[in-house]
Amino acid sequence: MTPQPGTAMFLPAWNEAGNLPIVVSDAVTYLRSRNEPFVVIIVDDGSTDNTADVARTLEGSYPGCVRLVQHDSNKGYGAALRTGFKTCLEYNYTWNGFCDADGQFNPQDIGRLIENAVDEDSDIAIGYRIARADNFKRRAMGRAWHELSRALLGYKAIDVDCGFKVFTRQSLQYLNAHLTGDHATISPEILARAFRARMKVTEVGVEHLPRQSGEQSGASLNVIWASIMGLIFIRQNLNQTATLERKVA
Ligand SMILES: Nc1nc2c(ncn2[C@@H]2O[C@H](COP(=O)(O)OP(=O)(O)O)[C@@H](O)[C@H]2O)c(=O)[nH]1
Ligand SMILES: [Mg+2]
Repeated sequence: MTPQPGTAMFLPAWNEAGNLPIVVSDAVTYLRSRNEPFVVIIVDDGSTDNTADVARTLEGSYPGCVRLVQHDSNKGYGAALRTGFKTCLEYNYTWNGFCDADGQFNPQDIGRLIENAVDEDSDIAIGYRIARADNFKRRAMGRAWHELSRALLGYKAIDVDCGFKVFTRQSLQYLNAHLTGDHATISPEILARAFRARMKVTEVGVEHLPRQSGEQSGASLNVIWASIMGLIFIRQNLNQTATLERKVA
């Protein structure tokens, strides 16, 4: 079925009660201005603050435009993205994407990602943070993760972890059927699988802002360890798939 013009945009949120109202309002305002159908999906990843209450209030304030989906406990960034992707595919829209719910991005940049993807005839547009507004330690860890994951999975990108990406419906259907990564592993996995499938990926510079509320939690030791093990698993899985494909060919 041909997708209809429109956008499904989701916001992965773990303890983001303080950031959600402005992020959702900015996303709705921008998507309304495109004069096409849209939905903003909040993926509450088992938050322990009042993210769920805030999200329910937002659903009521923007009827038919905002939808809440929830994990009953915290499942991590990778699982939050996978739930978001699945939910986007329930709508039959041309563009599907996500933006972190922590207020570090300007939601209206989704328009620039979409326009660049259209101009370049790309399957995916990914953001890169022009000036990353995080402290030195977080930036250094991010760089190390980027280099390690690039060396192991062999994708090409400026900023693998940028929490702002859009996909055509067809490319998302493929990725949704293949992605398994948890935590931070999901971001390099998206790019590695897209490159293996010969999708065209466009990179677009986006604004990055300091967190105003809540805590940045992407760099805890447990998460780093699980993410590195995840990378190794994905590398093996990609190699096995390639071997099987060679045998079949
Ligand atoms: N760290 C983390 N973020 C999550 C999780 N589930 C969803 N998120 C959301 O993912 C986004 C990125 O998280 P953040 O802590 O700001 O990571 P960072 O900016 O990459 O260090 C935010 O919108 C979080 O609310 C989770 O289990 N852990
Ligand atoms: Mg952040």
